[in-house]
Amino acid sequence: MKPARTFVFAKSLSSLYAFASLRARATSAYATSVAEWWIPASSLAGNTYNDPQEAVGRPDAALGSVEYTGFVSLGFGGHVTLDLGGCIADQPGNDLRVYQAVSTEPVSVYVSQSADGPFTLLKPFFEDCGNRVPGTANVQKYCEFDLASASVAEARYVRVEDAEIYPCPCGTTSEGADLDAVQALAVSDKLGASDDTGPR
Ligand SMILES: [Ca+2]
Ligand SMILES: [Ca+2]
Repeated sequence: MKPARTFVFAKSLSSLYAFASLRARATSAYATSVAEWWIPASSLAGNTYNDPQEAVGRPDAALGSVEYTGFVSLGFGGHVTLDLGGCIADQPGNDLRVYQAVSTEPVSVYVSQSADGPFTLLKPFFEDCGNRVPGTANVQKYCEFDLASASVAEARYVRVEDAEIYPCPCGTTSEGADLDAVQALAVSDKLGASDDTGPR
């Protein structure tokens, strides 16, 4: 009987760790990994900026000697889902800042506590994402979102979806909104303060 009890204990401990991990606070203000992504094949075939990993970490979009660096073009209606590495909670005002490079292409933002969803669409949507980040040679732009806009209390996964819906699909080399980074602007007092608030 002892092995059976050990197994039950181990299973319970595993569940406890899984729950604790899910509710852990975000320790970085920026996305720590890509949970999943989808970009239309025809956009991938034509786009220059195809690496979803470019959306992880601090905003770093820039204009190099030949082409831009630091972002992923989402393609026609495409998206990247990012893991913040822990939960953020709704705070007064905006909670998430999305960095969208070069132009002012709109994005739609969905959030969830689980990588498997369900995801909730935040407001605003289908609005330009183009506030300029000072000192970035007009390359880094941003827009912000409030969890309260959709009555969301906590979130860990952030899905950023192209809302440009370019009228001639798969016809450009940087089609769709150009996602650079996602920043958590605040962390719940209940869950502790962020260690890395980054540029505000
Ligand atoms: Ca808020
Ligand atoms: Ca980036």
